[in-house]
Amino acid sequence: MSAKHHITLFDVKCILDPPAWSPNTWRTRFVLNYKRLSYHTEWIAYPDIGNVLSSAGVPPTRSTAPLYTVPAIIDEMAYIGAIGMDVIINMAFMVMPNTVNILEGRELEYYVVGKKEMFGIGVEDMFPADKQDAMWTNLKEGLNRLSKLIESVKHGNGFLFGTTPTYADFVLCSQFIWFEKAGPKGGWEKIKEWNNGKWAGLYESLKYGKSHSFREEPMVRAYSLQLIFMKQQQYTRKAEDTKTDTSRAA
Ligand SMILES: N[C@@H](CCC(=O)N[C@@H](CS)C(=O)NCC(=O)O)C(=O)O
Repeated sequence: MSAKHHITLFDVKCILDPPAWSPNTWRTRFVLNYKRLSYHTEWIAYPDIGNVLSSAGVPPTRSTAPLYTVPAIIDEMAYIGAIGMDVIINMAFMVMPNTVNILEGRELEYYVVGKKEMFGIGVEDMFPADKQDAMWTNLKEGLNRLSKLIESVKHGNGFLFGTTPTYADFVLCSQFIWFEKAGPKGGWEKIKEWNNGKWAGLYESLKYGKSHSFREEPMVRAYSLQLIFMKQQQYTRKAEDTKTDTSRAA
């Protein structure tokens, strides 16, 4: 099982092989190809366009029948933006003060000094006793929002936005592993109970699922936290611009 591409292009199928024939959809395909964006095409039978698009959370383009038309695209990056805003930001200052427990010597010193330089606040002040309840509440509310977003997209059992894992699943699960390994003691145990075990389910699916993607070795690709925050802001701005997690062309 491989992760889906970041962008899904919805197109209408026919009996040709390959089936791409619609001029409306070709415009979008040309743009995706020209920009060398990674996408996969979901082929829809003509009579099913409305059902498939509305189930996927795509808004209608017309006010009279047919309400839903292709092309439509879903950009997974909008989901990653939501994970950034609802989860990563809320977790960061809860995890960093505890990360000092898994570092020692010059690594610890480097980490503490580096974080102070990066965020302008010492790790010891990031998760103060008098703010901990509020910070837990923020995280819980963020995960509630993410849960609602996930539920708003109709999909089969398994992963966040589909029956196969996407990059968004890997991003979110990575945050949970971070919280479990480096975050407040017992913190992941708390999250596992929230939202009817949804997050625990995702973690287990990636750990034991057919994707075999959960291994203890560090990922080859590493982002600095700063880069993550910059990306978050970028995606949030993008999400705010579109005001929706779906967008369309034509
Ligand atoms: N993108 C234009 C039109 C696109 C369009 O007409 N697409 C056709 C396929 S080529 C379609 O989806 N038709 C749906 C239907 O007839 O049920 C719009 O949304 O107004």
